[in-house]
Amino acid sequence: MHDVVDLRSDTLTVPTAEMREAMARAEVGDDVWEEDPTMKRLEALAAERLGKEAALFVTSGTQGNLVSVLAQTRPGQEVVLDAYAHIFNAEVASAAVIGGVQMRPTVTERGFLSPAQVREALRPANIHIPPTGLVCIENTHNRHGGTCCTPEEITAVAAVAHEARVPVHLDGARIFNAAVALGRPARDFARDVDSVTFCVSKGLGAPVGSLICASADFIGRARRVRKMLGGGMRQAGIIAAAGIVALERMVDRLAEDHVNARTLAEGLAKRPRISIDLASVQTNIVILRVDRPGGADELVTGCAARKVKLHAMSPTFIRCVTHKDVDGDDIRRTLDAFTEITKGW
Ligand code: TLP
Repeated sequence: MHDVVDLRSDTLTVPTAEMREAMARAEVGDDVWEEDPTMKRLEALAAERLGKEAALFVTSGTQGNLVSVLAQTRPGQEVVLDAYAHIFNAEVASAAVIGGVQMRPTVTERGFLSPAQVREALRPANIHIPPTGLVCIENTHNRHGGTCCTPEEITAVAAVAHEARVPVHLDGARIFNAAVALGRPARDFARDVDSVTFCVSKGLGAPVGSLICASADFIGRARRVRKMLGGGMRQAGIIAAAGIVALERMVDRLAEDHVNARTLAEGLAKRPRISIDLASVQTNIVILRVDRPGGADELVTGCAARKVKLHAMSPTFIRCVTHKDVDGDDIRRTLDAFTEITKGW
């Protein structure tokens, strides 16, 4: 039980005592000179977990996706992705502004383009048409409610892209949630993609950072792009130390967050005027639809008064995210708050 229940995002997690101790003890050097031993350990561990040759620490998921797009596209190319992808909706149009690429959003059912949709979206060679430069996949898919796709689905999509010599990037901000939910090693999801980013600062609880994993050649280019964007860090081992604890100690417990999300979703779905697509609740995200004018606002305000923080994505939709700083008692408290607020709806 926590004083405040914060369901706004798993980015709100605070570092564990073990992370803070590891940070205090971390051996450091200048990472732009590639002399930080703790950073090297984190990058080697990340590459190993994702089954890639090398990895690069970046400041955020947004920077990881941007560096990955810049490292494998040219201005004037097009990026094929789901219409609700984080890259398209919530990264300040960075790839368009800085990379000069155009987005090709495609509407999908669960957040994942089928091989046929990718084939359809790939551009033919024609003087009028922007060439396709990259296909992006997001797993788990945030705006679709934490849905997962399987490694085999990724393989099938990557095969279509690669046949057309188009690389594939995986925004795996929450790839370990997908791995735990489907009971598959994270590396299976990364096997057929050219680059993958994942975050240690979300459900895994580290204070800062994400990692790009790819071939050694790709990571060499990405390191230059990161420097160009001002993302070269010096004694970064202090934050890398927390990332190591995140990868070694915080992955398996994500299953608890998934159980809590399911309990929350099933309970909320019984409240009046609230609907939830329970099939989409596969990991730690619950998106609820409120069918009452002003209802989402009423819930956010009413819950805040009861020390439960929620995020309204729009006037109709609220997103709840479970994480290590939310326990079973907190879920019960949230359900009670909803019961009180929706009485008489
Ligand atoms: N998502 C954040 C917000 O930006 C919405 C959140 O609270 O969920 N890819 C995916 C799939 C993400 O969900 C996020 C963050 C990112 C990339 C960007 O990561 P950061 O926030 O580290 O830049």
